[in-house]
Amino acid sequence: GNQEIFDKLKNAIVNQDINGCPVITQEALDAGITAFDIINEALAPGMKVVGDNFEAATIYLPQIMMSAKAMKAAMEILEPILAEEKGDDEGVGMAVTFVQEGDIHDIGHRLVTTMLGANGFEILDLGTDIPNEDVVEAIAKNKGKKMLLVGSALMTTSMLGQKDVVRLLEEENLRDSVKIMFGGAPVTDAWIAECGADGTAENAAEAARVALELM
Ligand code: HCB
Repeated sequence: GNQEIFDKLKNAIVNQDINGCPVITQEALDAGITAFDIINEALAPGMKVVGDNFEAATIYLPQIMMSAKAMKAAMEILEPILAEEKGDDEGVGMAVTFVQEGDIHDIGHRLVTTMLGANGFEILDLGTDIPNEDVVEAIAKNKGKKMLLVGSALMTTSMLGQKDVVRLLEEENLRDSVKIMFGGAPVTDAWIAECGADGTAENAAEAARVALELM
């Protein structure tokens, strides 16, 4: 059944199987599984295991890079399909996505960005290692549109910038022009409250749900 193929794909991520990952992804699609489910039930959980293994020091950076490559190879197949699956529920609003300055971790950011795109958001992806000034500029430029700011931070150091960007938006009288969702492994509900942001999410599927709720 589906669970078998999800497990196989999850293992391909965990075992850094760069060649196998796209092959199994195609197999899953051929079996009629949606790109959305492939990401949420196999790829994202696989990367979660990789992260946990790294924390437990059972793997090191080179292995992580290879798992990230395997993930990317699968996403290259899935991204065009997600664009089709999204249908025509357009007009949800614009999602301005970015990773804080000093932080180049882009796997979760990409997943969340992809998921929001698949859920009808118009995407403005600023990228990784983005200074808060650039974020504020992007919001200022798009003032008047229905907007959601979607920030990621994977390090306790870069996370501090999330609070600063909310302040900056307040100073520029832009805070009311945008809803704000922050995430990334170190982000907690308490931190969201301290920042004055509007929400957070544990994973990409939840991020899409929270994002739609906030709009
Ligand atoms: Co990196 N790294 N890393 N790393 N890395 C972390 C983040 C540590 C926690 C590992 C550790 O030491 N325990 C740590 C940070 C410690 C801290 O907090 N102070 C760390 C460090 C220190 C570093 C370096 C400094 C190198 C080093 O270890 N000495 C260096 C920093 C470079 C820099 O940014 N300046 C570095 C480099 C790397 C790579 C290059 C090897 C690689 C990144 C590859 C890439 O992104 N292209 C990497 C990785 C992969 C990790 C871990 C293992 C996994 C991160 C990941 O991709 N997770 C991570 C350990 C961990 O997080 N447990 C480790 C999988 C994704 C799917 O999860 O949490 O990113 P996610 O996103 C989720 C979720 O949070 C949510 O949805 C996503 C999808 O499910 N979400 C949002 C994300 N953003 C959201 C926004 C929203 O609005 C809502 C939800």
